[in-house]
Amino acid sequence: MKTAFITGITGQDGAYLAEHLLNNGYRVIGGVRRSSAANTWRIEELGILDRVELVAFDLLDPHITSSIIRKYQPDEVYNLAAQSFVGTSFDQPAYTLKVDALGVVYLLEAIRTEKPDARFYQASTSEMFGLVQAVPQREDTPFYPRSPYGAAKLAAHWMTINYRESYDMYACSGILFNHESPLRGPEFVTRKITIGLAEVLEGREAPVQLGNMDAKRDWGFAGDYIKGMHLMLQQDKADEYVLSTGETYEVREFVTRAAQAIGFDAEWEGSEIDEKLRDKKTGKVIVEVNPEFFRPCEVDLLIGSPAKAEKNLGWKRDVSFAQLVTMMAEQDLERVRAGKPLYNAIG
Ligand code: NAP
Ligand code: G4F
Repeated sequence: MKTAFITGITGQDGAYLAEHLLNNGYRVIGGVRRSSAANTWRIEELGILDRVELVAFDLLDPHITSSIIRKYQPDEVYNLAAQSFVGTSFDQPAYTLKVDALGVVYLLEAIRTEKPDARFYQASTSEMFGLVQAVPQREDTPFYPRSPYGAAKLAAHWMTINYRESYDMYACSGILFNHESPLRGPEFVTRKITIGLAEVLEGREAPVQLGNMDAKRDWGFAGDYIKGMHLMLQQDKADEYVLSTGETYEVREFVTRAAQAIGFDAEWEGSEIDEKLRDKKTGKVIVEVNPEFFRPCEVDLLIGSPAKAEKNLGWKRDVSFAQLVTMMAEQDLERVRAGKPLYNAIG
């Protein structure tokens, strides 16, 4: 039985990855930050809370990181923990840099000293491409991060490569484009849209307020992407891989499709900060722009080429953009109708 240590097991990807590894016969150790409120709702929703071993962990504490690697001697380490919200990284740049870059160095050092043959996965990101230098973006496209988050992740990306080259460690980086699911954090735009529209349909007065709807993203399903992470650690040699769909859509398109999926018949009107989506049946505005959600610096376009992962790993995503939007919109409508908690967030 292989042992995997997952940091960020309480997050979207950590929960799906834990489920996937358990289904593949792994012992799963999950690092969890102490919190005054329960943060295990995702692994509870997947029904795996009693099948994973949760240990107290914080990426900013090198002592606990080393002692976990020493004690559990994991065969595979997946570093999914991060301050992962780009918007917050502008408000908390120093904290984001510490967690997303320095925290990764603590983990790499712990592996180097305590279990150097452990295989390591670093959650790198398409945010590193930022102001894109080529279309589509590939593993060899030059980076140009446009947020403290992107810059911090780029430092961690190069540290991962440096540990591989310096110490012959099996250290991989997955350059993952946006991936979403019904377990996505509510501050990210897709989930903010699907929760907000469901609430408006069920009687909420206030429209969904969004920032830049011109931004284009390459959106896939998280359940597909975690399989790629696992595959990256099963190869003969460590490498970098882009995981993406090869398609890109505006935020506005996600809104339009999510509204349709739950039965709105709505039309866009106005432009720029006066742009609105109005429900034709009731005449109510259901989406509007609030400049508060504009970012100081934006990533306008992301579209990745998954060719290398498809060729070398045999990875392929199963869920289309249309299926993803419908899945998220329908599940959030069900949650709202059932009165289930939706976990408030800033963003
Ligand atoms: P997420 O839902 O925001 O989860 C982040 C996880 O990190 C949570 O479990 C969180 O714990 C934990 N965490 C945050 N700070 C920590 C710290 N100081 N010590 C220990 N744990 C900490 O993110 P996700 O969407 O699953 O993404 C997983 C990883 O992939 C992240 O590194 C993200 O940056 C990266 N990534 C994501 C995407 C995407 O589209 N989803 C794309 C590319 C890369 P709490 O539950 O306590 O907050
Ligand atoms: O959903 P987002 O917050 O995701 P973003 O910034 O692309 O970052 C996500 O994907 C990265 C991979 O590329 C990950 F590394 C990262 O951890 C995270 O998972 O925003 C998507 C787009 C942005 O252009 C943003 O400006 O949507 C735009 N947007 C427009 N209105 C909004 C809003 N984003 C949010 N969160 N909230 C809005 O109201």
